[in-house]
Amino acid sequence: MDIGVTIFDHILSNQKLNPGATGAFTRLLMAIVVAAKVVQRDVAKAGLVDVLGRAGSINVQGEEVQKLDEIANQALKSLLWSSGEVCTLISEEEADLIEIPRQFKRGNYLVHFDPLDGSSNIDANVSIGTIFSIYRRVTPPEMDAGLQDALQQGMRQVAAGYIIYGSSCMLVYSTGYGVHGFTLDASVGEFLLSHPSIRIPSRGKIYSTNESNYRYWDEGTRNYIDWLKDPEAGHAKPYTSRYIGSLVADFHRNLLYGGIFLYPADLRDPHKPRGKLRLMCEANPMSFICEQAGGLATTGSERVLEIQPTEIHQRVPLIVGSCEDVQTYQDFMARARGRSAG
Ligand code: AHM
Ligand code: MG
Repeated sequence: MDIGVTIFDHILSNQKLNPGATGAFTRLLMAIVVAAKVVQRDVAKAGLVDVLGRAGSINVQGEEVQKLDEIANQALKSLLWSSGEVCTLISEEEADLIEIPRQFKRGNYLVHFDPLDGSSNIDANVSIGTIFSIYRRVTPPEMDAGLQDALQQGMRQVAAGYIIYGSSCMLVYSTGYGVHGFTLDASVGEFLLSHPSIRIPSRGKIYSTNESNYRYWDEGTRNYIDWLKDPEAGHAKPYTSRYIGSLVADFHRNLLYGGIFLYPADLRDPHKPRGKLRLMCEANPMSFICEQAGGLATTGSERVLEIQPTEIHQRVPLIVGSCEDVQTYQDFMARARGRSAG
């Protein structure tokens, strides 16, 4: 029986493209693949056992209930530690850099991750995801890894990807040689290559944003959204609005169908004047994948992958998607800047 290309075969064949490869990076990616299967198992049975709901509550056995995002965080940490290939980890769930316990070997990579993005949607059975972003350490191996390693520009990512727990479970990743998607075949317990060399259409018909924030956006963004909806604007076809409120699911749909996702700066909330999404574990990996698929990602004024990070949980505006759609958005932003300067 031919089951197709497994993710392990695919990662291994990528490794062969690099003559100096030691297998370390392959071990690291495979740890993420196993974590994805563990989280998928727990997400799939969430309605059957007490993993839904708030951490801190007590289940019928008198044990403390862990939230699914805590379970996902723990699964990623343990499997990445066990790989022996990481020098530190940075999770959206934890305030500081995560040290590697003494019993594990340290490696040359570090991983930023959002263990369960969109977790506010869990109780309603809406698609959620895990996002990861991998860098090579820049400090010498004999030192403890620190902020210098963690705060690298997105263009220095050696790989990025996400897992979507949806109607099927998919893993999409890029190591800088295109974007490839794998679907979990539960009957054999393997991720199989289902979407080789994904290219995002150069222009889409979908825009995805939380439009309830409209009045708090800058002028350029408001004008752009008005233009998308204007039947007189001369679009080949009118744009349609699709917003799940789960970045992985919104991004994945737009990656396959074409379109633009926007989470611009929100000028209302002093806690998120730079947008809501996190640069290191959300904006950078999605921007890397989108660019690898032929799309673009901007904050409105700069390329996301060129931002020099200053904090591990820094937030940025994120506008990402089809190349021509993002270019049109940038034109609106430039015109608005020109008006306010002139
Ligand atoms: P989370 O990391 O706390 O789950 O928040 C991130 C999520 C993204 O998945 C999604 O794009 C965004 O928040 C939705 O925000 P909003 O509810 O403001 O539209
Ligand atoms: Mg998140």
